[in-house]
Amino acid sequence: MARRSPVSRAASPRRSAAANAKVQQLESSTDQPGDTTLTTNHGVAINDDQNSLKAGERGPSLLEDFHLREKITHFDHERIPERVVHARGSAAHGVFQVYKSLATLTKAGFLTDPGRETPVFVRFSTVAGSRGSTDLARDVRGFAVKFYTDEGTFDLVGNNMPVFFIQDAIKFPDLIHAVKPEPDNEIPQAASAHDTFWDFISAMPESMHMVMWLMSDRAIPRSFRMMEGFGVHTFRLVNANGTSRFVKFHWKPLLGVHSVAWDEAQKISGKDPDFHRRDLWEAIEEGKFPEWELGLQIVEEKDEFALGFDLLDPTKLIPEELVPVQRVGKLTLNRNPDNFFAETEQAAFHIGHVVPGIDFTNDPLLQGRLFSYTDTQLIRLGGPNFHEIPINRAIAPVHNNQRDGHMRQTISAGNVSYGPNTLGDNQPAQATAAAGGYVTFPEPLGGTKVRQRGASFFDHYSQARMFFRSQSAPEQQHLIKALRFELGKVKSPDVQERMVRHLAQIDKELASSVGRALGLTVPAKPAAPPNHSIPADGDPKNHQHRELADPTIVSSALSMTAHVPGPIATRKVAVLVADGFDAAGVAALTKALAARGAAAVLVGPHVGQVVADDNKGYAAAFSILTTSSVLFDAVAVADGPGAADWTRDVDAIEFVKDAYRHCKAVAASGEGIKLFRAADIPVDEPEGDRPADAATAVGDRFTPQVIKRFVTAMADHRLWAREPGLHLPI
Ligand code: HDD
Repeated sequence: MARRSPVSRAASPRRSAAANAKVQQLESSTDQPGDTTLTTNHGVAINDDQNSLKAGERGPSLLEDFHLREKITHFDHERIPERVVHARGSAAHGVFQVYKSLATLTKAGFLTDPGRETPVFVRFSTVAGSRGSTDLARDVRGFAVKFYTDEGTFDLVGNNMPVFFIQDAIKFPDLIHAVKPEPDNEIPQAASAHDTFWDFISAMPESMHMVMWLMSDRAIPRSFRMMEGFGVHTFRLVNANGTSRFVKFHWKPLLGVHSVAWDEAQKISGKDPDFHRRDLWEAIEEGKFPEWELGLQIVEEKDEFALGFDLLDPTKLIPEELVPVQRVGKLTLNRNPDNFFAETEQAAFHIGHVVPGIDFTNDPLLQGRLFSYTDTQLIRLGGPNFHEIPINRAIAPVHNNQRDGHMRQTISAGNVSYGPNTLGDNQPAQATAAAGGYVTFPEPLGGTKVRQRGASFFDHYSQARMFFRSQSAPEQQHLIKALRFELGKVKSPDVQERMVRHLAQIDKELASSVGRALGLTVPAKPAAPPNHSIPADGDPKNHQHRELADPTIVSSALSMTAHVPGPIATRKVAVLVADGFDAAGVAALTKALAARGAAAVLVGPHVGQVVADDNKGYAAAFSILTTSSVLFDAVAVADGPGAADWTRDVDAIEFVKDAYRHCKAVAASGEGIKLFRAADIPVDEPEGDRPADAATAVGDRFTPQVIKRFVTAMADHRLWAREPGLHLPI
């Protein structure tokens, strides 16, 4: 049966006219499944699709077979080049609505009319891996939002990290060449743990802040639905009076910001490389629509130089403690694409797609991006008409004198394709500013043509330090371990040493912890590394890096663990059930989870029906062989006579051991506790039968107390405090 998405494609009074228009625009291009006749691409009905046309039953195929030729030719041309970066991604449709008018800040209609629902298409991605790579690579995640507004399309092409590796787009090809698989052997796939990446990074002090983010748990998110998004650059908002203010865009997920453990990420990559893609798809299919709030940090024009760092420098963020994030509207993803290729793969985002009321700044990374995005679509989507592909079509009317080109869809009538013209009444006509014509903010400019950066771009360490020092102790340990892992895979000792020297400028303890794992000592007085961001014959005084921001500042907004407990809605709990399991206990647990929007998923010794102590069969969604605890948020083992068998099953032991090791909430009742003992999970303490830690809930039954303890621990996401003791029994 054909799959139906929970959101109907028929025009709905609950959707805005714009949202209906976008849905219908896509609908009109959709070949819906149903009772249809098989045809060629030219509409000729096909009588036999099983056999090619041959000269005799055992004879050669005939060139005349137009059906065979067309079918194979089309197949041969099905692939297009993957994106040069962000090749692996998945996307969904949704809507955006502003809470109240932001007219004092911007004239953008979708930000001033709280009654307007703006259709959106959002694509999440990894950066370095190719299309078929794993979702759980340690990497930056793309967070690209296409707003189909009534005044034209606005693309906010951001990431899940608020800063970037480089300050100037001229270094982007170098960065990407360094991080992608090495060119001689195409190794490693979707990983930064190799020499060329760290060679480049160690020569680019400006990348240190981003490296802190990349080595933090932010690079291994639990779900796309639990990631923040950032526009990264400083943009401008311009209101109807022409007043401009600086703005940083944020997306704040309503489910909180969460990550997995690195060991877990590596295991997920094997068990389910589509983990994030599947999670997004299933949440939307189940009607658990992911939501984010749009956040704005506004800086008045007069305060451009008041923050202690340069707003045009994309390696800097504005600490939320300095400029709070105002939450101004909500993004909801509510419909999966019908066709991955037609929508997700062909979506063309462009940082240069802005609407009246939103403008650029002179951030040199932003400026270079403005060139790159159309240019890349020309090769990837095959020509200048990619804006006519349904997913890329604006809902605002499009009229201009652009014509022709590969795959042109629009049939432009008439003999006039130029302006000004008199033969066509000078149409299409320019729009006045009052009628919504885009007017660039008249920023005064002046200066000499130079290949240089301002001295205000030469502080490379203070925000890296702020990030590191703002992390909780477990987060710092994860970051240190990530660097030990990545740099431990680097073969060049020179590169490793250069990196340790950089780390020493960020934090001495960080440098010595990483250095120890590499067998390196940290120089007592680390020399300032060369800054290759200035020209070879540049002024040597520019080599001195500058400390502009307050070195003592700590921003709790940068820590993920500072923001728990949070909701457990949409979380998945594996409940291990064997023959004769405690049906009432499992029902109580399931009910408690459901009350908070979380789901219990039965995992049995086999798939299909598992008979409980009430003699009823319950369907196990997975067997212990077809799933793994790394694919769940928490694990519970049910009481019952069959539970004893788990203790002899290495897969079951591994299942709970991993859940414990990854600091998840774990619960067991009655006989199920034996599996914990078999897996060396501490359940007894000297004082009696008090559970070993706050996220281990055990009891004879799934009593309200056991369930409460379990659910409370889930709300903390992970009990990272468990980690220091993990070297003992696990
Ligand atoms: Fe980029 C894709 C985000 C710097 C050139 N970029 C791309 C995507 C995202 C970003 C989310 C995927 C869009 C999608 O889902 O289709 N890129 C960023 C951010 C950056 C950034 C947040 C820094 C703040 N990018 C950047 C620079 C350049 C590019 C400096 C080049 C000068 N980016 C591209 C590209 C891509 C792209 C080559 C590849 C596929 C595409 O554009 O459509 O043009």
